[in-house]
Amino acid sequence: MTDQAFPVLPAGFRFGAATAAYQIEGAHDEDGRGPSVWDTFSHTPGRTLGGATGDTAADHYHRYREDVALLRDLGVDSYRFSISWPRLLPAGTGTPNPKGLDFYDRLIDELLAAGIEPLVTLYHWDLPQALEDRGGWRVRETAEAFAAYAALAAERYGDRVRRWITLNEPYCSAFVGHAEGRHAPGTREGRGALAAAHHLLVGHGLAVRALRASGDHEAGITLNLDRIHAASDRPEDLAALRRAETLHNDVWTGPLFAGRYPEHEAETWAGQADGPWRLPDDLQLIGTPLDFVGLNYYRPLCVAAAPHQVDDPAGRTAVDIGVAEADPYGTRHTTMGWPVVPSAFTELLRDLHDRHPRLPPVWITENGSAEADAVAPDGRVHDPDRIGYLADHLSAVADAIAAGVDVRGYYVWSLLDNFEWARGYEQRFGLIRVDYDTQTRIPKDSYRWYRDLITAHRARTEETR
Ligand code: IFM
Repeated sequence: MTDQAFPVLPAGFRFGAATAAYQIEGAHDEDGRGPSVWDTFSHTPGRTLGGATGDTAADHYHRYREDVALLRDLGVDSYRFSISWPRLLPAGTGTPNPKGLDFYDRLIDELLAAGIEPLVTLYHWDLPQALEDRGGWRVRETAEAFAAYAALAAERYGDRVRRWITLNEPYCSAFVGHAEGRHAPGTREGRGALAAAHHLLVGHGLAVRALRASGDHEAGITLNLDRIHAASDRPEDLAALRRAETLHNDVWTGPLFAGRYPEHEAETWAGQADGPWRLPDDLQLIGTPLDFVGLNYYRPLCVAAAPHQVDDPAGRTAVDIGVAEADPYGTRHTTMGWPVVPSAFTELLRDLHDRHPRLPPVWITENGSAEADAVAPDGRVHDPDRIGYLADHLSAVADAIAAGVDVRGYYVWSLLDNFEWARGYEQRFGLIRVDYDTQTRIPKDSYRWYRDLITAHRARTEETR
């Protein structure tokens, strides 16, 4: 691919790659790490594809030096990874685990020595099981424990880490975990999921304050907001669109950026969202101004009105909002079954910018595709579909920037093939293939393409890392 074919991003734009602790680290019971909800969930028969667990994953805990060397050769400005809360605090609160603290010291030092900025996510879904046993995100104590954990991490690593993400995709923690039941803790609740959504946001607000109290930190949150289309202009489909936007987007953007709970929550949840878990000062806490917002984007959604699965609102899960998904896009799908629609990425960014005057600068903290990769006879992994996906989505980001959206950087999901949650190890998102039998790493063609894109960007903008 020639330089001309690369998407053109402005000077100062930063490139990175992302991972998450439970998806790559392994070493699930080593050096004092405590169990998380994902250990419990993945070890419960029938919960993950083929019974896959994160016990070993990509063995990053032992191979982090090799992985950082691959990041260095890739030429990224920044690496986004998450800290495992139960590795630092095996019981969620109380006495820290010295060996867990040491691991991230080593990782951060290795990154800095390679000239790579660490971007740390504090919570990428691995809640300490001990906290789940005491009510998990359904109770406010977990939000308070999260803030104490954030303070510990900031105290220990704050001399080397400047930018922090509190939560990754709280939508998944709250609703996929407590309403659909496809993720840990794997329950199908109504009010419990709504309480969890609220306490995640409270935990975020408390953690932002803890980070700021500990030093000159930049704090943000990563959301997987959706660009949602209605299947038709019929009033019932437009009402379904409003409910879906409430569930997927407004639950987060309302309190974070508009100082209010979602406008259409009463019609979405028949009054159940407004529960006793909301305290008078919470909106102010949650709305603490942020330095940036992280956005993860993969595919759009299209919705139509559908009957509720359960008649009684009190008996419904929080995702039973009378909506069915449609797929009118007529495009290629990744192996996740997701339609590839880059223009919806531009739409999402523009819409977010237009709707929220208080929106902080945006970082794309995840974007990428799972493809049917294979090792070719030449020993390489040729993944033109992933290259096409990344090129088109970076162009979509460039279009949004040209339209006035303040997007500062982009992280590919993911650096490595990894544990794709309930979908196990079949879905491969990595720029680098992982052979799970031998833990050999094979950089794919997309790795070389991304490296060349970063080099071309630097040459064009005359920037150095
Ligand atoms: O693997 C996940 C990641 O943990 C969160 N965002 C979406 C990715 C792909 O499903």
